[in-house]
Amino acid sequence: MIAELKKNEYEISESQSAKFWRDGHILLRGLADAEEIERFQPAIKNAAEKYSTETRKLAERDTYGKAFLQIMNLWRVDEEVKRFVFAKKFAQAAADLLGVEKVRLYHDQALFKEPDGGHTPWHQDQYYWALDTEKTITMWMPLVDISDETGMLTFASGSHEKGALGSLAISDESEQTYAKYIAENDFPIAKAGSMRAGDATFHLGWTIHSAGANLSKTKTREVMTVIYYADGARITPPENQNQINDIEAWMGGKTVGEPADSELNPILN
Ligand SMILES: O=C(O)CCC(=O)C(=O)O
Repeated sequence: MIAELKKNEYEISESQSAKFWRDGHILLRGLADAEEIERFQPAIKNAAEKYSTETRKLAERDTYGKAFLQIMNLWRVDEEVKRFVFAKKFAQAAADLLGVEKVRLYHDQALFKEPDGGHTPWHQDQYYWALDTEKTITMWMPLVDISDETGMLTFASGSHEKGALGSLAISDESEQTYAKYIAENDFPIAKAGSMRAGDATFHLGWTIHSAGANLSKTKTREVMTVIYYADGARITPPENQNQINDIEAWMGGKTVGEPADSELNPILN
Protein backbone atom coordinates (compact mmCIF):
# COMPACT_ATOMS: atom_id res chain seq x y z
CA MET A 1 0.00 0.00 0.00
CA ILE A 2 1.40 3.36 -1.01
CA ALA A 3 1.58 5.91 1.78
CA GLU A 4 -0.55 9.02 1.22
CA LEU A 5 0.58 12.46 2.19
CA LYS A 6 -1.96 14.09 4.48
CA LYS A 7 -4.26 16.52 2.73
CA ASN A 8 -4.39 19.14 5.44
CA GLU A 9 -3.61 22.54 4.00
CA TYR A 10 -0.88 24.76 5.30
CA GLU A 11 -2.24 28.26 5.61
CA ILE A 12 -0.09 30.99 4.00
CA SER A 13 -0.98 34.43 5.31
CA GLU A 14 -0.92 37.59 3.21
CA SER A 15 1.97 38.87 5.29
CA GLN A 16 3.98 35.70 4.56
CA SER A 17 3.37 36.12 0.83
CA ALA A 18 4.36 39.81 1.06
CA LYS A 19 7.51 38.89 2.98
CA PHE A 20 8.31 36.25 0.39
CA TRP A 21 8.08 38.81 -2.42
CA ARG A 22 10.11 41.35 -0.43
CA ASP A 23 12.97 38.95 0.47
CA GLY A 24 12.73 36.44 -2.38
CA HIS A 25 12.62 33.53 0.08
CA ILE A 26 10.80 32.30 3.18
CA LEU A 27 11.08 29.55 5.77
CA LEU A 28 7.93 27.55 6.59
CA ARG A 29 8.24 25.44 9.71
CA GLY A 30 6.56 22.05 9.85
CA LEU A 31 5.21 21.97 6.29
CA ALA A 32 5.50 18.18 6.45
CA ASP A 33 4.91 16.66 9.86
CA ALA A 34 7.01 14.01 11.60
CA GLU A 35 4.73 11.19 10.53
CA GLU A 36 4.90 12.23 6.88
CA ILE A 37 8.69 12.45 7.01
CA GLU A 38 8.88 9.04 8.67
CA ARG A 39 6.88 7.60 5.79
CA PHE A 40 8.55 9.35 2.87
CA GLN A 41 12.19 9.83 3.87
CA PRO A 42 13.07 6.15 3.32
CA ALA A 43 11.39 6.10 -0.11
CA ILE A 44 13.20 9.24 -1.27
CA LYS A 45 16.52 8.09 0.15
CA ASN A 46 16.24 4.66 -1.46
CA ALA A 47 15.27 6.14 -4.81
CA ALA A 48 18.06 8.72 -4.66
CA GLU A 49 20.62 6.01 -3.93
CA LYS A 50 19.21 3.69 -6.57
CA TYR A 51 19.12 6.29 -9.35
CA SER A 52 22.25 8.32 -8.58
CA THR A 53 24.70 7.95 -11.44
CA GLU A 54 27.66 9.54 -9.62
CA THR A 55 30.57 7.10 -9.39
CA ARG A 56 33.54 9.43 -8.85
CA LYS A 57 35.14 10.00 -5.46
CA LEU A 58 34.58 13.48 -4.03
CA ALA A 59 38.21 14.43 -4.66
CA GLU A 60 37.83 13.69 -8.37
CA ARG A 61 34.87 16.04 -8.88
CA ASP A 62 34.69 19.75 -9.71
CA THR A 63 33.06 22.30 -7.40
CA TYR A 64 29.54 21.58 -8.72
CA GLY A 65 30.08 17.83 -8.41
CA LYS A 66 31.32 18.13 -4.84
CA ALA A 67 28.30 20.20 -3.76
CA PHE A 68 25.72 17.40 -3.81
CA LEU A 69 24.42 14.27 -5.42
CA GLN A 70 21.67 15.57 -7.69
CA ILE A 71 19.02 13.06 -8.74
CA MET A 72 16.20 14.49 -10.79
CA ASN A 73 12.58 13.68 -11.55
CA LEU A 74 12.36 10.77 -9.15
CA TRP A 75 8.57 11.05 -9.43
CA ARG A 76 8.86 9.37 -12.81
CA VAL A 77 10.51 6.22 -11.45
CA ASP A 78 9.09 5.74 -7.97
CA GLU A 79 5.40 5.78 -7.08
CA GLU A 80 5.97 6.68 -3.44
CA VAL A 81 8.22 9.58 -4.28
CA LYS A 82 5.54 10.69 -6.75
CA ARG A 83 3.01 10.92 -3.88
CA PHE A 84 5.40 13.22 -2.08
CA VAL A 85 6.26 15.39 -5.08
CA PHE A 86 2.60 15.65 -6.11
CA ALA A 87 1.46 16.68 -2.61
CA LYS A 88 -1.17 19.40 -2.96
CA LYS A 89 -0.12 20.85 0.35
CA PHE A 90 3.32 21.76 -1.02
CA ALA A 91 2.04 23.01 -4.38
CA GLN A 92 -0.68 25.10 -2.75
CA ALA A 93 1.88 26.72 -0.46
CA ALA A 94 3.96 27.53 -3.58
CA ALA A 95 0.91 28.98 -5.38
CA ASP A 96 -0.13 31.05 -2.35
CA LEU A 97 3.36 32.44 -1.92
CA LEU A 98 3.56 33.34 -5.61
CA GLY A 99 0.01 34.71 -5.50
CA VAL A 100 -1.21 32.62 -8.44
CA GLU A 101 -4.15 30.29 -8.91
CA LYS A 102 -2.28 27.25 -10.27
CA VAL A 103 1.30 26.01 -10.38
CA ARG A 104 2.93 23.41 -12.60
CA LEU A 105 5.81 21.07 -11.87
CA TYR A 106 9.16 21.94 -13.48
CA HIS A 107 10.99 19.01 -11.96
CA ASP A 108 11.90 17.51 -8.61
CA GLN A 109 15.41 16.82 -7.42
CA ALA A 110 17.01 15.13 -4.45
CA LEU A 111 20.06 17.13 -3.33
CA PHE A 112 22.12 15.00 -0.99
CA LYS A 113 25.23 16.74 0.34
CA GLU A 114 27.59 13.98 1.37
CA PRO A 115 29.87 14.03 4.44
CA ASP A 116 32.79 16.29 3.47
CA GLY A 117 30.75 17.55 0.50
CA GLY A 118 31.69 20.99 -0.75
CA HIS A 119 29.83 24.30 -0.69
CA THR A 120 27.15 25.13 -3.23
CA PRO A 121 28.33 28.28 -5.04
CA TRP A 122 26.18 31.40 -5.18
CA HIS A 123 23.89 31.22 -8.21
CA GLN A 124 20.49 32.07 -9.72
CA ASP A 125 18.31 29.09 -10.65
CA GLN A 126 16.43 30.82 -13.42
CA TYR A 127 19.60 31.07 -15.49
CA TYR A 128 18.74 27.42 -16.33
CA TRP A 129 15.06 27.94 -17.16
CA ALA A 130 13.67 29.16 -20.49
CA LEU A 131 10.35 30.41 -19.12
CA ASP A 132 8.64 33.76 -19.71
CA THR A 133 7.66 34.28 -16.08
CA GLU A 134 9.48 35.34 -12.93
CA LYS A 135 6.87 33.39 -10.99
CA THR A 136 9.10 30.39 -10.44
CA ILE A 137 9.70 28.88 -7.02
CA THR A 138 11.67 26.08 -5.40
CA MET A 139 10.63 24.19 -2.30
CA TRP A 140 13.74 22.95 -0.44
CA MET A 141 12.92 20.47 2.31
CA PRO A 142 15.40 18.59 4.53
CA LEU A 143 14.35 15.00 5.22
CA VAL A 144 16.58 14.87 8.31
CA ASP A 145 17.18 17.50 10.99
CA ILE A 146 20.00 19.77 9.82
CA SER A 147 22.20 22.51 11.22
CA ASP A 148 24.60 24.86 9.53
CA GLU A 149 27.29 22.19 9.91
CA THR A 150 25.84 20.12 7.06
CA GLY A 151 25.17 22.94 4.57
CA MET A 152 22.24 25.31 5.12
CA LEU A 153 20.57 27.04 2.19
CA THR A 154 21.56 30.72 2.31
CA PHE A 155 19.93 33.65 0.56
CA ALA A 156 20.84 37.16 -0.53
CA SER A 157 17.61 38.85 0.55
CA GLY A 158 16.06 41.14 -2.07
CA SER A 159 18.44 40.03 -4.84
CA HIS A 160 15.54 38.68 -6.93
CA GLU A 161 14.52 42.31 -7.60
CA LYS A 162 17.52 42.63 -9.91
CA GLY A 163 16.28 39.87 -12.24
CA ALA A 164 18.81 38.11 -14.47
CA LEU A 165 22.37 38.99 -13.52
CA GLY A 166 24.53 37.62 -16.29
CA SER A 167 24.96 34.21 -17.78
CA LEU A 168 26.52 32.19 -14.99
CA ALA A 169 26.07 28.48 -14.31
CA ILE A 170 26.85 27.09 -10.85
CA SER A 171 30.64 27.30 -10.69
CA ASP A 172 33.64 28.91 -9.02
CA GLU A 173 32.99 31.87 -11.31
CA SER A 174 29.37 32.28 -10.14
CA GLU A 175 30.59 32.09 -6.52
CA GLN A 176 33.13 34.86 -7.02
CA THR A 177 30.96 37.09 -9.18
CA TYR A 178 27.86 36.93 -6.99
CA ALA A 179 29.79 37.19 -3.71
CA LYS A 180 31.22 40.47 -5.00
CA TYR A 181 27.83 41.62 -6.28
CA ILE A 182 26.17 40.81 -2.93
CA ALA A 183 28.80 42.77 -1.01
CA GLU A 184 28.53 45.74 -3.37
CA ASN A 185 24.76 45.81 -3.10
CA ASP A 186 24.57 45.20 0.65
CA PHE A 187 21.98 42.44 0.37
CA PRO A 188 21.29 41.00 3.82
CA ILE A 189 22.36 37.34 4.04
CA ALA A 190 19.68 35.07 5.53
CA LYS A 191 19.76 31.44 6.59
CA ALA A 192 18.06 29.34 9.24
CA GLY A 193 20.16 28.36 12.25
CA SER A 194 18.72 24.88 12.02
CA MET A 195 15.88 23.11 10.25
CA ARG A 196 13.84 20.13 11.34
CA ALA A 197 12.99 17.46 8.83
CA GLY A 198 9.76 18.68 7.20
CA ASP A 199 10.52 22.39 7.54
CA ALA A 200 10.93 23.97 4.12
CA THR A 201 12.29 27.06 2.51
CA PHE A 202 10.86 28.48 -0.71
CA HIS A 203 12.80 30.81 -2.98
CA LEU A 204 12.21 32.62 -6.26
CA GLY A 205 14.08 31.72 -9.42
CA TRP A 206 16.10 34.95 -9.44
CA THR A 207 17.06 34.98 -5.76
CA ILE A 208 20.81 34.58 -5.41
CA HIS A 209 21.51 31.69 -3.05
CA SER A 210 24.18 29.23 -1.95
CA ALA A 211 24.81 26.60 0.71
CA GLY A 212 27.72 25.84 3.00
CA ALA A 213 29.88 22.73 2.84
CA ASN A 214 29.00 19.60 4.80
CA LEU A 215 31.59 19.66 7.58
CA SER A 216 30.24 16.51 9.17
CA LYS A 217 32.24 13.35 8.66
CA THR A 218 29.24 11.06 8.95
CA LYS A 219 25.95 12.82 8.18
CA THR A 220 24.47 13.23 4.72
CA ARG A 221 22.34 16.34 4.31
CA GLU A 222 19.27 14.74 2.72
CA VAL A 223 17.15 17.35 0.97
CA MET A 224 14.27 16.98 -1.46
CA THR A 225 13.27 19.85 -3.70
CA VAL A 226 10.33 20.54 -5.97
CA ILE A 227 10.39 23.35 -8.53
CA TYR A 228 7.10 24.94 -9.66
CA TYR A 229 6.09 27.77 -11.99
CA ALA A 230 2.90 29.68 -12.58
CA ASP A 231 0.49 27.99 -14.97
CA GLY A 232 0.34 29.89 -18.27
CA ALA A 233 4.10 30.29 -18.65
CA ARG A 234 5.52 29.81 -22.13
CA ILE A 235 8.90 28.58 -23.32
CA THR A 236 11.30 31.35 -24.35
CA PRO A 237 14.16 31.13 -26.88
CA PRO A 238 17.06 29.48 -25.00
CA GLU A 239 19.84 31.85 -23.95
CA ASN A 240 22.48 29.26 -23.14
CA GLN A 241 23.27 25.57 -23.59
CA ASN A 242 21.82 24.73 -20.18
CA GLN A 243 18.44 26.13 -21.22
CA ILE A 244 18.59 24.07 -24.42
CA ASN A 245 19.27 20.98 -22.30
CA ASP A 246 16.50 21.88 -19.84
CA ILE A 247 13.89 22.35 -22.57
CA GLU A 248 14.79 18.95 -23.93
CA ALA A 249 14.82 17.22 -20.55
CA TRP A 250 11.91 18.79 -18.68
CA MET A 251 9.45 20.32 -21.15
CA GLY A 252 8.05 17.07 -22.58
CA GLY A 253 8.55 17.89 -26.28
CA LYS A 254 7.14 21.42 -26.11
CA THR A 255 9.15 24.05 -27.95
CA VAL A 256 9.84 27.78 -28.00
CA GLY A 257 6.70 29.92 -27.93
CA GLU A 258 4.45 27.11 -26.72
CA PRO A 259 2.82 26.99 -23.30
CA ALA A 260 4.95 24.93 -20.89
CA ASP A 261 2.11 22.52 -20.22
CA SER A 262 3.35 19.08 -21.26
CA GLU A 263 2.52 15.86 -19.43
CA LEU A 264 5.85 16.24 -17.59
CA ASN A 265 4.55 19.51 -16.14
CA PRO A 266 1.21 18.77 -14.51
CA ILE A 267 -0.70 21.28 -12.41
CA LEU A 268 -0.13 20.13 -8.84
CA ASN A 269 -2.64 22.16 -6.79
O1 LIG B 1 20.97 22.21 -1.72
C1 LIG B 1 21.87 22.97 -2.09
O2 LIG B 1 23.01 22.88 -1.67
C2 LIG B 1 21.55 24.02 -3.11
C3 LIG B 1 20.12 24.02 -3.51
C4 LIG B 1 19.75 24.98 -4.55
O3 LIG B 1 20.54 25.73 -5.05
C5 LIG B 1 18.36 25.02 -5.00
O4 LIG B 1 17.56 24.17 -4.59
O5 LIG B 1 18.02 25.90 -5.79
